[in-house]
Amino acid sequence: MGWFQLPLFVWGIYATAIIQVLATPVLGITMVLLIMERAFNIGIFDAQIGGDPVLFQHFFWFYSHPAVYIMILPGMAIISEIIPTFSRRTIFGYRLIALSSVAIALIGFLVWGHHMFTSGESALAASIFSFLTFLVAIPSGIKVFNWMATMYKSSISLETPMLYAVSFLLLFGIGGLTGIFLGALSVDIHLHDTYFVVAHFHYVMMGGTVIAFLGGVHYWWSKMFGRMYNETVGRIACCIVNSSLYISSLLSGAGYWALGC
Ligand SMILES: [Cu+2]
Repeated sequence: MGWFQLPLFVWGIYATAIIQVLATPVLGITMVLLIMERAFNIGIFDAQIGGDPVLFQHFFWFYSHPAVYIMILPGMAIISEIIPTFSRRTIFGYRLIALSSVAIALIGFLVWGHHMFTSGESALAASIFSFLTFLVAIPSGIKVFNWMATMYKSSISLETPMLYAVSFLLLFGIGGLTGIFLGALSVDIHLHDTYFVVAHFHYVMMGGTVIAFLGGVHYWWSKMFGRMYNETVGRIACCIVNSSLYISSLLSGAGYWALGC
């Protein structure tokens, strides 16, 4: 089998694996440095003993921004399998979707500074990190528009996995678009450390990853366990999960607005 015959799910997991291999050791090294600091009193991160706390932020986010893509890329990969199946069509733009997973994995290593716009980094560095962050929108947009092109004028059947895939498009859409606000340097200075960031993150993780994983569990259920789930119960469960997400985000939004934060 050649590279471009691989299922898109495998491409997504491949891109995820690249990040896991290259990013996770940085977290491990940071932990070792922390242990050295605590055990032997060597000043690495603690300013009181001559360390630099911003250095910790650099190490932390060099791992933790790619870590977010470790979580969302498999979700996107699942959606790339579900949408063509329930649109009764081959995927539109296979090669671009496959390569966009790898592009997201690689660009993900160049953007960690967008978490540190208010940590005193230079205006030039902040501008470059902001620009590089916007680059992530290109492969992400390629995926979303190819999913929509696959669905366009197709014969869609709304079984449980497809219901999750469609709700992924809506909820992850909110997560992705709020990311553009946060990637913009001038806007992020004001949004840093507010609940806007928390909301963005949870739309990506709940509306994106969790919804996609629930769709994937239903999609592959019969393959995993040799029997089919009840379709009616599956659809009702999907509606309950979705409405609870919308209701809780509306309630928390109203709450924070009322409290003025
Ligand atoms: Cu980030």
